[in-house]
Amino acid sequence: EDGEREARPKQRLLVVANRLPVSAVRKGEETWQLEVSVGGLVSALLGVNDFEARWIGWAGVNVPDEVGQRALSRALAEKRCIPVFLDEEIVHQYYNGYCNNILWPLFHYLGLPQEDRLATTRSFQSQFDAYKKANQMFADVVSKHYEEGDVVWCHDYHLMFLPKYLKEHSVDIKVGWFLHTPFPSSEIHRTLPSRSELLRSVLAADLVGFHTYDYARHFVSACTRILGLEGTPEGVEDQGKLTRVAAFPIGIDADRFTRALELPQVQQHMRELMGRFAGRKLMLGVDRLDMIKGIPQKLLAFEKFLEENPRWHDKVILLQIAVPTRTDVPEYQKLTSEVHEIVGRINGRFGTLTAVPIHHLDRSLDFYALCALYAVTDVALVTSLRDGMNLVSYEFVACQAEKKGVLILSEFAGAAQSLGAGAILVNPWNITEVAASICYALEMPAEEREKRHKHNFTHVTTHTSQEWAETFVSELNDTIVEAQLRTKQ
Ligand code: ADQ
Repeated sequence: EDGEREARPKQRLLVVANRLPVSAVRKGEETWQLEVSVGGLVSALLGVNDFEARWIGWAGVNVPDEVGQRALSRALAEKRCIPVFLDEEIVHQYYNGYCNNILWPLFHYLGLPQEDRLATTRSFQSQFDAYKKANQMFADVVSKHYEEGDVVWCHDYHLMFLPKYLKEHSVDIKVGWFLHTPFPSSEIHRTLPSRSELLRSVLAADLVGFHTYDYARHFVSACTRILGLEGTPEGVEDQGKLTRVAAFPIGIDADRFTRALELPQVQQHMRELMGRFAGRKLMLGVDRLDMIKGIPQKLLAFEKFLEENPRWHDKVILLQIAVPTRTDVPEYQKLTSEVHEIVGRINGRFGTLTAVPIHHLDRSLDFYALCALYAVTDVALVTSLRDGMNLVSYEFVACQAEKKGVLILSEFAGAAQSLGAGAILVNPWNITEVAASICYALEMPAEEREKRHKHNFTHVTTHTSQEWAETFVSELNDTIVEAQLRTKQ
């Protein structure tokens, strides 16, 4: 039977996301240098053996000439990647505009942009048009490469029109859509001028997935309240057509982290870090510098903790690694200055001649450095104001088999649903509560730490990214079988 299984060609999975997991740098008219970035999605699908994955997305560069486009397509083909070419104007209006200035803040409960924000990025309508146009361009590329029997897995808020456009191309295309951010309460979603069109386009998919049950429920409520459709335990029904809606909590490739900790270079790095922070407890924050991550709130809570606990002065250090993103957006520039100002103030207040309480780095770390840091940390501090899941909390837990450190986790991160029993859950807006939790975490008895860690470690190592991808795709395949049975009846 095994032999038969080997002989059968694997099902092709077309993974469509705004960005390809590759960055491309042009080195000559026809030469491209490619670097694969192993994000969550890539590692999830690396471990999946049942399908043969192809990637479709934007390579992150503007390539106006056909010679360059052809050369890039050839180079990407070797990495099983297929590019969608977007010009600068589209990127500005679709990606910076509608995706990052409208959908991202709205889905994280930060509301719609105010007038002056809109004025700087043209009108809402033209951004929405560009969004649809970009989605159509993705759909064209997918349709061109689609073969019968393939399944198409669309990712995230950038591509909410893709299911609709793909089904318009052919109703037989099997389409799943997964959202990596929260889906907000229907009362938030209904403020969006294009609320109905977006919902209807997503509903064209066969399977719609979210990180948590709550997000799935919000989505179904939006469909019932805004579109007047019927919600069922399986999903949303519209004139006899069922769109299955369910929760598929993402995970990480935990083995990749535990294996890295065995490497000599990582162990060396850990020794260096332990030497540098000897005699002090180490607290860690690792975030993209984004308003949703609650970095200012985290710093203010740490300041309050220092204020209230002089015995901890000089005995604890907060290392905050914040990788800059979307640096051309004014809000993000403002956030950077705000964070720098708070760090400066706290270090001025509580620093000594030999040390400062906060080390803040505006940069990303490579994978091995990050693993070493996770492993030597005593307390990780994740204070997102909203976060679809938050993988940093998972990565920290995966690296803590030895140390059994404490995770302080925002109740507004999807991860609170899965790691809640092991972490100390906090409301990041409540600075007093977070400050008290820092103290509690630093002073927690070993026995309690071990118990909490065990719970989280078991979760992180069993609910992996591979399992997540396999579950989603197999459920998508099942959805299709069910639909076929229903039409035959
Ligand atoms: P993100 O908002 O990017 O993802 P997160 O889930 O924490 O948030 O993933 C960030 C990734 O980037 C992690 O793998 C982390 O290691 C890495 N990273 C962050 N800062 C870094 C730094 N300074 N240096 C190096 N690496 C860094 C979105 C949603 C999340 C959801 C994921 C996956 O916003 O809620 O969990 O997608 O669905």
